[in-house]
Amino acid sequence: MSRIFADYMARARNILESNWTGSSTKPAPSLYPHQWNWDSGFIAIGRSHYDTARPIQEIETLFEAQWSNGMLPQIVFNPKELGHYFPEPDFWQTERCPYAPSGKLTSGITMPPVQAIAVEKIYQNASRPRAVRPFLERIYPRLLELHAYLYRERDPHQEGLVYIRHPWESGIDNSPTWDVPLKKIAIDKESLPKYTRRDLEHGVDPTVRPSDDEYDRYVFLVDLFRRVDYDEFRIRESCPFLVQDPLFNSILCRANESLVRIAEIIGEPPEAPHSWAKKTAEAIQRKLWHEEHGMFDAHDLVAEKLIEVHTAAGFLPLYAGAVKPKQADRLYDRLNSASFCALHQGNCFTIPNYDTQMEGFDRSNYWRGPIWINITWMLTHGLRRYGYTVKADSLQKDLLQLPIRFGFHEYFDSLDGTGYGSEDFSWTAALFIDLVHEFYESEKPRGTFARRIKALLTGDTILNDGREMPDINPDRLAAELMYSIRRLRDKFYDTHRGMVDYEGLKDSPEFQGYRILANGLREFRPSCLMGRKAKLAFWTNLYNTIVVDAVVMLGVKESVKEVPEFFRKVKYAIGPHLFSADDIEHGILRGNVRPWFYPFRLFGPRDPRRAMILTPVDPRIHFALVCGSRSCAPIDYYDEERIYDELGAAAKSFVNSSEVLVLPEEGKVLLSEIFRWYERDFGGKGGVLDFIFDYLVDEKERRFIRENSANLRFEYLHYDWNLNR
Ligand code: 9WN
Repeated sequence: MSRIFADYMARARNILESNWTGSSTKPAPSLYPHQWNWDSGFIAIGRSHYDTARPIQEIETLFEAQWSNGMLPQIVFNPKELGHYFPEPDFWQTERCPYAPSGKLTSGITMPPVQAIAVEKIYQNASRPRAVRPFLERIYPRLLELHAYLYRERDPHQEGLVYIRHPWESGIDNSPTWDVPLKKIAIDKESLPKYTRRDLEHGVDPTVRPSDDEYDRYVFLVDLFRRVDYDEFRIRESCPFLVQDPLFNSILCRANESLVRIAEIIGEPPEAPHSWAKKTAEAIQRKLWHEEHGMFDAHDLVAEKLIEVHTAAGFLPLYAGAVKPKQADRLYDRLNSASFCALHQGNCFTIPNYDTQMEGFDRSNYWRGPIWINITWMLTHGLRRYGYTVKADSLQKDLLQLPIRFGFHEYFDSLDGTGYGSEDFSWTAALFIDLVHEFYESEKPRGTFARRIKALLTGDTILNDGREMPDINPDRLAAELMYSIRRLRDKFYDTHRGMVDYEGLKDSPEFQGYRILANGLREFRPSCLMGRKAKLAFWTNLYNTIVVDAVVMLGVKESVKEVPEFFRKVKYAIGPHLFSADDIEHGILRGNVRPWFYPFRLFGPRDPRRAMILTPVDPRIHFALVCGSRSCAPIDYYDEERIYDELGAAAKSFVNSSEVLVLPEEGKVLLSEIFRWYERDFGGKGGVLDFIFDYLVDEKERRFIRENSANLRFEYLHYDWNLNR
């Protein structure tokens, strides 16, 4: 792990440590002094990477306050900390409800049900998962009761979508979406219970918190609930705020999936959560989708219509896998528009909680425009689920940068990253820990498959030694081969996502056609390639395709690392010579400079392949050569005529992805290993910096590099060798 991550991981752990109360974790040191429902879920996820006992205790403490009808309260109050928050138990008066637990102080509403997701994570991350089974057995019925409560009490049409009845239940309290139903509540100051806000007593700037008008409505709703003794039927009859929210329902849907897996682990029948997940996913797709806007909206159950306000919550069905492929593509376009800070647009962080193009967008006010780590974190998972890896990487870059550069705040300015709300915010720390663990810390151990392959692979694998030769004039071979590679790109490479559909490609006529043409390379003379651009395109495309060919033919499952010396052993016979993937990369495209992992140059003094060496080296090839792994550049096809522009675009995309993190506050730049391995191709450290400067789009980052070039330190990110499938 990079040193800087280690330092910040330690800070994140300290925050969780100091917010620990003895049985659960406060969301923040003073602003939120009790236990909050969904915060505890996120906190348990982060902590589970290094501790199992506390995350279990965190969840169990919360469930000790579960209502007897199954509802899991939004807040469990700490009796020792009363007097600093509003509203507290005296205002909620939950004792009026027969379902409220005795001996526990709680609020009378719930929150997005992330708990099952957290429980599954605790199990997965435990060093001894078997020891966690008793906890799973204890907590599973409680989780099931919670979900059953939501489907029984909050889904009046029995359609798989549950409603929230208070903005605090959404977790995204003053989201502009709620303006529409809240506006209909006319406040009569005389009859509204008297109250005093306490949230502004903690040194937080009032302009970044909800307004007094919003608080009046929050209070109005709580008063309504307590007046009917929290009887759901009566609430439903009179409550002006009943909303089916895509965020809440997506989390519920995703949590059902975790419940299914937990049920399977402990040998319980998984049918109920399974059918809930299916029903909710279908209902989200059908009822919450706005075809014209290409976005998911909340549905106002009182007005019986969609609330046409677009916030980050509208992307969260991706997290639940509740999105049809066409809807996913529309969401992706929306996410890549100026509305939500397009990829590499360079002037804001992703993702602002509200469409930046809307009049009411506010970069600093709470849920009306800033960035919240938990939302982006869920979206990152959703994007990966649908294969949008490049975008997920870019979001991850923002997620890591924000706490490192601006502190572990509650939320962040979407334009300049300034931290707002509370400092030392627990879920920011916890999800930072999760992210570093998931994506930057360690390589997954390779299993028995690797050993099997090793035994099989004793020598070189010549991939183009098939009998069938192409029926074309050898002069046309290069052109035909390039057409064929382009067809593979069009059909099986997802250039947005940087992924290859190896399964689809394997038995396709296009791949069979390519392999026959590759056999023809045995009679091909590379000397017939004329001009630097033609050579660059030919060898780059051939490198990328020999890797794909080898992944398929050697049956690579998880990573090219399964095959010892993959890049040295897989070869094409071209004319009278053999070329490994390494020969193409280091021998030809890198001008035969010695690779960083090898004692000699690949083509010795008398090697006839030296005639094919391409100099000078164009360092941009490193963002076009794809080694079949997730940390490589996304795969594409390079056209002879446009290759210089295309290499420029590839470099720009890479430099602005999560493979380059500029951290001005630390005086550091975190870089992909590619910049270390191939430093000399860029002209040494200084050359690397010039290169990054040239391609970086963010003005502030550019300025920082310009002004600090002499003292900048480099650190390198973990390289992810998992297959780009
Ligand atoms: C009301 C604790 C909670 C979060 C919410 C966030 C904020 C509370 C408040 O703080 O809400 O629940 O007083 O503003 O909006 O998501 O769970 O961190």
